[in-house]
Amino acid sequence: MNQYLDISDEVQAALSAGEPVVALESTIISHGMPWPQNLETARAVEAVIRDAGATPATIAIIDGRLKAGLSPEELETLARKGPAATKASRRDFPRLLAEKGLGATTVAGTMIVASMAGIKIFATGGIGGVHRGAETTWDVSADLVELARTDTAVVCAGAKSILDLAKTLEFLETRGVPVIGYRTSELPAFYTSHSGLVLEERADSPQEIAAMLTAKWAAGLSGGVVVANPIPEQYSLPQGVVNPAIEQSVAEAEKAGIKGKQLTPYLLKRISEITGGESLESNIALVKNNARLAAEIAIAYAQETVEVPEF
Ligand code: PSU
Ligand code: MN
Repeated sequence: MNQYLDISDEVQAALSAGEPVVALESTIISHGMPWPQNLETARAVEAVIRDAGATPATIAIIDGRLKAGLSPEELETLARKGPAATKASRRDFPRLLAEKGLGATTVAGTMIVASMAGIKIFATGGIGGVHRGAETTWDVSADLVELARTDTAVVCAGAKSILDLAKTLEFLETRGVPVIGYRTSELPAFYTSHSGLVLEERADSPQEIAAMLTAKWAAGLSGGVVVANPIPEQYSLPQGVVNPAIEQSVAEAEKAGIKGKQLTPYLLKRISEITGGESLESNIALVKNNARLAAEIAIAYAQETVEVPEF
């Protein structure tokens, strides 16, 4: 096992028994939501996964250790630290490990640790992507590159239209990452189930997705998969509320010269402020919805991988 990796007893027991486990990221806790809703949501999402019959493994870097499964105290520490924790993707790991730092893992960072621990299914809110204006800034999330190389299925509500979603899909296509719409043929755009972008892959049951994951990895086709799960109708926000908030945030970020890893957290915070509590409520609802689906996929995947063929 990796000498920097600590798997919690609960997660290790589930993995050893071949039981379903779902990884959860921690940048959403530190940088994606304000205190105290971040801690409440992190706890609630773990509970959703347990209620569905799987084991949650929240992932972070604590005192330089790669953690798969956090104690309630560790979860609270991270939530209280908020943006004082380092937002951690692949390139941020070396210093955090060497200097025993505190890191909140992004989708990219979480995929790395989940994969080391042998966890294949991961739930979050939204993934990073190709930013608007990437043709001049080259701002492409490390999440997309990690999806191209690391064997983890990420269940999300698509991505926010703070990004250029069409370019994001093109990038994923180029890098061989399947994007599977769950009961939809349209890429969901986080707060709304509509982006106007067509998905070629659609699945209507967790078993169908589990079968594709099993086939992909058993065939030696490395890399991740995006499972795009639309926000439940009753929580989706009208485009008239979300779009102006996004436009305003993007314009403010540009004016303020916000770049690099600060850009996404800045946009998330501004959208939340501009829309008041409304977007936060939707955000929490869609993360729980994704956790439930991820647990169902993990259960189906665990059954796939232990099934002995009958003759
Ligand atoms: N998008 C959201 N909520 C989030 C993030 C993105 O709607 O919390 C976080 C995730 O951790 C994601 C990261 O992996 O931001 C992407 O950051 P960047 O765009 O800098 O790669
Ligand atoms: Mn970026």
